[in-house]
Amino acid sequence: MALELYAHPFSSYCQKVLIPLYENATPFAFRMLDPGQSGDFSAEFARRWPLRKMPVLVDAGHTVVEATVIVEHLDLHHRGRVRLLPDDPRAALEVRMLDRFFDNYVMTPMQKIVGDAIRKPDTRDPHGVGEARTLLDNAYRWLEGHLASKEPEGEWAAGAAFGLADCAAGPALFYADWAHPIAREHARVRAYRQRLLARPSFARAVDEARPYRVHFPLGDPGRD
Ligand SMILES: N[C@@H](CCC(=O)N[C@@H](CS)C(=O)NCC(=O)O)C(=O)O
Repeated sequence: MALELYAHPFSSYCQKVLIPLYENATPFAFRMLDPGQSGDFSAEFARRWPLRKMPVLVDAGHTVVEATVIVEHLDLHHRGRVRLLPDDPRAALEVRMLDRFFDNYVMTPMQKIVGDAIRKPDTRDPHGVGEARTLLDNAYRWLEGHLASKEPEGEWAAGAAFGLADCAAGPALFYADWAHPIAREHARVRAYRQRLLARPSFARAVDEARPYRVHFPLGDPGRD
């Protein structure tokens, strides 16, 4: 049975999984999660994963959750030309650390800022949003130094090879820059974000999500 991906094109974590699928031209069926629209698969999605966090991958009837685990699952069971993790376990450890960095310290504060902007004004959390902005500033600063340490040949997060960490970085930095702009002084972070946007797999995911940009409450969705 073909792979099935329960997802929405505008979701950052769904894009994280679309990138490796597109990198390796892995065949899969897209199960759209868009409640209220025809062709919506939300009921089956909720049955498969009661926590209702997308994406969810179904592989021959087996449910796989959490974007990082899905990417690792693809690398293990549907390996393509582009490897998502290196064979060397020590090198793989750094890739996993960077994946955690992008999820925990870029994606999470970005989601906090965006989520707060969508809330009704009287339920907003300015203190939490302030903490999220500080965390993003610290993350951008750390990433600037990290990218410098990979120069001159390392154009991707872990060095020369594109992989899991870059799948996490693409959507995280893409939306984070809309929610809390990356300062000009972090030139390497800004250039890395542009390299990610130019990568055909991520460019395709970004293009497919364009119709939904009107729902994004922050930044300048007209750019990128
Ligand atoms: N830890 C999860 C996070 C997934 C996640 O936050 N997904 C968001 C979309 S980007 C979601 O499902 N939001 C819907 C909701 O929270 O109800 C993963 O890595 O897959």
